[in-house]
Amino acid sequence: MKKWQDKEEFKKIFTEKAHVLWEKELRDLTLNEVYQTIAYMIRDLVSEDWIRTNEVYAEQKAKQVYYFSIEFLLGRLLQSNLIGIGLEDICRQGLEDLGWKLEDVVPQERDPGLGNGGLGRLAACFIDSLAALQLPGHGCSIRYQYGLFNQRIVDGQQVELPDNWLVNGYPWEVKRVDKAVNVRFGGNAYMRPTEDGELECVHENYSSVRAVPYDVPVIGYHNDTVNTLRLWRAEYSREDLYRELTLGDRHRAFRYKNNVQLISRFLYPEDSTEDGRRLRLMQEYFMVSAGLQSIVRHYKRKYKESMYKFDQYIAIHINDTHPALVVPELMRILLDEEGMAWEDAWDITCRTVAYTNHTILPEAMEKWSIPMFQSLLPRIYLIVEEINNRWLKEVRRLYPGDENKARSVAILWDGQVHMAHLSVLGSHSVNGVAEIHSQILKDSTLHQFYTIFPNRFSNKTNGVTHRRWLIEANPQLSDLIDEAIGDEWRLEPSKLIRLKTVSSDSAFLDKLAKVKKARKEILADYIKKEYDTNIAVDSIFDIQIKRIHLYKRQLLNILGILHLYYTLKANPDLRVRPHTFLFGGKAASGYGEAKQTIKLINVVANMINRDKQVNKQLKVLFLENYNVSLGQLLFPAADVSEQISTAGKEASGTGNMKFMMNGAITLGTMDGANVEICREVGMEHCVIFGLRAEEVMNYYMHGGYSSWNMYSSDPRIRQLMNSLVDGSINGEHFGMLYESLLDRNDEFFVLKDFAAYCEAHTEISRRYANQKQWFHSSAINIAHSGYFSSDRTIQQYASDIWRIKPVKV
Ligand code: H53
Repeated sequence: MKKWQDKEEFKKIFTEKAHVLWEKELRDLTLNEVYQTIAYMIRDLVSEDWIRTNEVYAEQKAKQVYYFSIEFLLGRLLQSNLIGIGLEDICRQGLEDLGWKLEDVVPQERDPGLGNGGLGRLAACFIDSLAALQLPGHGCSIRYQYGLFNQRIVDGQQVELPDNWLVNGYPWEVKRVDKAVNVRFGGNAYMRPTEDGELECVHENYSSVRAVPYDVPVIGYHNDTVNTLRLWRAEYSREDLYRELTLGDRHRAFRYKNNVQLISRFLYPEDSTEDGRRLRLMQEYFMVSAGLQSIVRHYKRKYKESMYKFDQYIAIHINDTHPALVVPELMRILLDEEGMAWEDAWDITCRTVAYTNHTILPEAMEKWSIPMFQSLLPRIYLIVEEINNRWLKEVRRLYPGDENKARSVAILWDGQVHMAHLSVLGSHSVNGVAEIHSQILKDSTLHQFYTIFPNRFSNKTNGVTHRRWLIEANPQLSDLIDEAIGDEWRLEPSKLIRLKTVSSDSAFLDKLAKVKKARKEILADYIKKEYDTNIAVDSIFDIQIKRIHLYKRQLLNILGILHLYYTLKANPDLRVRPHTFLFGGKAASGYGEAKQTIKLINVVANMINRDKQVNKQLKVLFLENYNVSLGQLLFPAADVSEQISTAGKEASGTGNMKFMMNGAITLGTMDGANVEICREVGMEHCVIFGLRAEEVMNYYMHGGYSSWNMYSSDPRIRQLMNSLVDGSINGEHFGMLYESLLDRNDEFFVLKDFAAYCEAHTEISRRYANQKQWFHSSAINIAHSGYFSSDRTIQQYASDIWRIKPVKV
């Protein structure tokens, strides 16, 4: 890559580029035009490497992985790309000469909300790591016209606004019309005998949707690798539209056109909850079919190898079950288009595909009604039916008379298609995303499959990219780390462990405390600007940011705060360590309890913040529209990381890792990756409370928990529960939450864990009082965060599952 040598060269190229793009004098450029100009300059810089990367992969016939995910939550790309190519400083200096600040330009980029939460952000971290490690791996997803809704809080309540993120165009994408493919929906499919006595499939009267790819470069870190994230957009095919029109049915024609465009219009605003609608299934098949067709075409053209060797050169990963149709779709291509025998096609499919499970919540397990599935995807249904028949025959042969076994591993059962079962059966590898989660998969959720295929199961603990979550988000801390241990950790995050050598050094700990304070000031300035609220930087910043969900227990947090408030009101002379509690997160639009939780947080926040008697000691704020960019402001400023899900429910969590990387102390349950975080850092450097997963499981199986008993026996809980419905919280009522906690027996053990949670908070305050000890813990957390880098995770996937190797470009 021929990089800009210095700021002079940057300015020269910037000026030329801006003239061509905007036909304007520099002084007339808007900030957005400045942002786009730099983005296009970066595209120019990397374009040769991008082409070259693909050529080298093809020349060397390197095995490649394609990571299929219905979500990619990328975050802004300008700064991360500048950092990746090592030109951030030159760009900053050049811009300054021209009269702009990089810091003002960066927010011009719309944060593309092509995901809901953890799953989508994980996918983004993974492609970042693939490119950084020079691994041949690409993303495949949908180019939603509207990303996840923008959240506004009005009268304490969440309001969802459309996220039209493409209004000003997206300079990072390249539309590749020449690589469009067609995807078929509907019609009828049946098998008919051929002349030579075989069976062939006929699929007729279907409608075609044109899938057009938009490619986004995924730029490696200080190397020449540029991989690709391919996002598919649905367009109507002109031939089909004209055919409908010439048949004389204008309504049908326009219905066709609208339906097609709907496919890539919206991201579903669901996170870990069932959403069984037809359009979603269309989206899934659309992505899978378009992605696979283009992979097969590229493989045949560039690798020129037989389809019988497909699995030797191609690995396909399915991120949760949303892309599970990869299994029957690859079968369709191998059977119908390549004319393979069933057994061969099945063998190649299973060797190619690998599956990650991200949840054990039963309501989040994808299932589709057979009639809907069949009418939308008739050919795919025939294949799924055949997979299921062959499979059940095998199961019944292995376990004669055991219908329970058959039922628990069937793909088609009770009128539904079970996508997790299809995914396990059609893959050579199944993994969970943290040790405890992978264990639960083996012990319960997928236990029956585990008994049949024990070697198929493994664990790959999640990770996050330290390039975005430390180097980019927290340059102050990054510089301090360089000063203390050198900068090798930037390339190899496992080297962060060297920080242990200075973790008791007073001079270092003082500097660490200063950096934290600086980051708290930056956040406080933002809050002052956006909310006209002052928060004290010497208070403990205690932050819970994630999707709002009953199992994540934001309720426990806000009830703890409310209790603290009541305690202060009842004891006017009581002094506690000042605390600032911050929340952020979106609720799925149809999730009543989650929305009422947001309302409760806001009403409590209002009541507390306005109360002069307590607001010197206590502040509570719900920050609107939590997204990747806001996260980059929040993680570096946190003292305490709230990771308080009901044990056994959070598959992994990844926010917990971003917090620790930035030196926050985890206040958490033994759930998801918290278990490993606390094993790495040691119990004395995190605060753990509450029921363990086995205890939770035990209550579910054998009963023995009554939340009404908690109500009767604990006066604190009684006071809190009454206040939800008696109007004492600013005259508001929270009936839905009251019902969930008491009448529906508190499925997530909020009340059961309440006392332990309060004690954990006392412990936090006690530890914070000893600042030297606190920052020692903070340093230990940063030191051990190397393990939670997605580079480590991706190396494990690459060597254990995908069998791919780095390729120098
Ligand atoms: O995936 C994250 C986990 C997290 C889990 C999350 C997730 C979604 O965001 C959406 C659907 C789903 O099934 C799971 O809840 O615990 O960290 C990445 O693995």
